Amino acid sequence: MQNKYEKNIQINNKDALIIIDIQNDFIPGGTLAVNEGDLIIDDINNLAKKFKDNKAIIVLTQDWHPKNHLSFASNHEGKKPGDEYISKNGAIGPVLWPDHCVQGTNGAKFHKDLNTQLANKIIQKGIRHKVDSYSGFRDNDKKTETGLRKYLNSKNIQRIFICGLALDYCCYYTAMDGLEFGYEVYFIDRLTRGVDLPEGNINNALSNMKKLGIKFADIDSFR
Ligand code: VGL
Ligand code: ZN
Repeated sequence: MQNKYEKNIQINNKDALIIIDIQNDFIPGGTLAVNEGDLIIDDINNLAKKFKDNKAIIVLTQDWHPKNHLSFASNHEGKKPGDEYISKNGAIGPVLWPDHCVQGTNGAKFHKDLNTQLANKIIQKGIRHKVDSYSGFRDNDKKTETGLRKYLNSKNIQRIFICGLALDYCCYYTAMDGLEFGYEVYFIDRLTRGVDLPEGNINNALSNMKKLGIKFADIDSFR
């Protein structure tokens, strides 16, 4: 594990911190609670402040589903959360979820401890009922973008730094799309937590990212 994290990163105005889905339903007590999801919020706020002080951009993503969203097990006869489900074009799956982050509900709100004041932009995703969007950039079927790329490009962003929930879903997919879209991607793994569904998913995500050249940063990687 030695030398895993980048060092001496000088944050600048071509950087963006992308904070994924710090919403009540993903925090312990919520319907799709990620273990220890609450423990990363203070450090994320502190890092966001540092980014802000160095003229970088802060983006929040928000999972934002209609009630009839097909990623919910409750919208499939005889299925329960965690059941495997893979739709043809990859739009839904590989597992089904409990109802979560339904538009306008308390569960979809950002957690009260997250400093949303620092955000330059909020990107909502998963808004169409037949297709999920793990990535902050685009839907799982890779057809429709959320507007994140357009926004980042309008600000000349070159490096993106990813933290939030969940490590092996929305953080991972956002990182992979970021790489494909040509950004230099840094994954701040200690400011994420994962769901690990199916089992082994977290390790798969981490090793894929390493293999493909995504860099890893920690709270003290910054100057
Ligand atoms: C997420 C599962 C379903 C996430 C969102 O934010 O990682 N995971 N919807
Ligand atoms: Zn979701």
